[in-house]
Amino acid sequence: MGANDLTPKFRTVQQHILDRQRQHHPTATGEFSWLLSGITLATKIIADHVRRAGLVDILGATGETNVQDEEVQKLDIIANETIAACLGYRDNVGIMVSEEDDEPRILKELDSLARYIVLFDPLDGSSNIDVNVSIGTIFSIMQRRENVAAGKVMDHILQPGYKQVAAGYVIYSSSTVMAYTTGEGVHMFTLDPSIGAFRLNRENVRMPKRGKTYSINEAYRSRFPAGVQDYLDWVKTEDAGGYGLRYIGSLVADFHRTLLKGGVFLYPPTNKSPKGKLRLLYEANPLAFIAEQAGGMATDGQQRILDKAPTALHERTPLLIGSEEEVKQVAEFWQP
Ligand code: AHM
Ligand code: MG
Repeated sequence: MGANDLTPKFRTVQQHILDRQRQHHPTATGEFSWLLSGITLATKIIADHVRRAGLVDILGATGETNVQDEEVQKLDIIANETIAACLGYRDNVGIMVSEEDDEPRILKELDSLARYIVLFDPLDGSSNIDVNVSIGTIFSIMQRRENVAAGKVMDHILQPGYKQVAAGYVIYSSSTVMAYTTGEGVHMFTLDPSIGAFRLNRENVRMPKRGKTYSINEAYRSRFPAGVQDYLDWVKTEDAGGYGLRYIGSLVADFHRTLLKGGVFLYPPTNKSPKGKLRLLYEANPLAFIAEQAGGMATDGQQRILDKAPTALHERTPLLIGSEEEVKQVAEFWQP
């Protein structure tokens, strides 16, 4: 057996990001990989908390509600503050936006080196925490705009999703998996707990063009637009060819399955919530970026998600995301 056979053959997420930068952006300074390492560090810490949640007193609600009027879980706060702390040390992060914070956190407004804005849902699907169901972290990275007057923070933040420079998610499940894109495909890593590093397991992930799964909270059926109800009737017929329904209620987990196996996920508007439930900036945008980079599609039923011009920090959007053919199929039923 030669030395070559004994050399460990794996790539960590940091190595992967640096390799890709060398290939595609040879003049890059490495500051972007430094930023992403802040996110991976935070998610490793969150994964550890999630795994031990039942052993220490961090399950359950804090008794407070957030800006979206949702019950805040203790782990929501831990995840939020962990990401804030890990990114706070990165000189190039100027602004942070979180689902859990009413307002953006301005870290270094006047420092021109701090050109990145990180937007995140620290713990998506947090109503599933107490029952040991998969949850996740979603993040989106933008750059500050040029020529914006001092103090106009929202002008930097409210940019359409196609301006994202990177996006990703981490799912805390039977294993902890991270997927990210910088616009050059989607790459997936599994956290190896024995060495505390995310190791590459799939490069250039492609979403199947079709799938046999639809994913929606069908309990709200009577509140959905008529076209969505028509789709829900059709999808159960013999003509449709045998779809199955899967709905975990954690967007990250429902999306992760859709990315790997194909299918479609829908969170349509309802007559009570005309913009649906999911948030544009840190839920729909990053997952839409990943879906498109993997060959899938994401719309709000009418418009491409990545083209939507946001007008508010915690803006909601309907979401139709998944395999190209499946999204088009739903869209045929769901006409404006
Ligand atoms: P959260 O970010 O507060 O956890 O809420 C978003 C979650 C998504 O993960 C999931 O797709 C959706 O809410 C489920 O909502 P519903 O219970 O209405 O089906
Ligand atoms: Mg969420």
